[in-house]
Amino acid sequence: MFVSIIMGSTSDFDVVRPAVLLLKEFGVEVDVKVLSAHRTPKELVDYVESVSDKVDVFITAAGLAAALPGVVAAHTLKPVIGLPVKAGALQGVDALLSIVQMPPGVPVATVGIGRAKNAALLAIEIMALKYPELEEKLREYRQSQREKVLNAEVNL
Ligand code: RP5
Repeated sequence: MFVSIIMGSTSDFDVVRPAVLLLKEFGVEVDVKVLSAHRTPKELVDYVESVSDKVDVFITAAGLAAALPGVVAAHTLKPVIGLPVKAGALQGVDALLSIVQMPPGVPVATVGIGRAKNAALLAIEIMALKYPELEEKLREYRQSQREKVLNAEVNL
């Protein structure tokens, strides 16, 4: 159970942190790297090619004109989840569209702007197809959410 999280800049880490924490809570091994599609293109490709065999899912976080998820997807057959980061004048809409609008042939699964927890949960759901213990933990996670909603008290 191994997820590689790649972010385009250290400035993305506050957004990415909840994904790291949730994956660790589920007992998933996580490798977090800062590598950029435009600032370190060669190192990015070298890294993806070197870890691809042992990675189950990649999570890729980037803001602005976010090329990172597509470049990672171009260099691996493993599933790639794109996490758009809110930054700059367009507040993440640019990153969201760059990631979700991949041309046909090389898909990137996309979560909402800043939705790191959903990126982690989607990665866990994909891995649960292979690791039954994750399916059980997901069931418990859903149950705890259910209980939180049902036990919520509204003080009027
Ligand atoms: C993207 O540009 C990064 O993913 C980050 O979201 C954004 C800004 O990067 P910094 O200028 O903060 O390094 O490549």
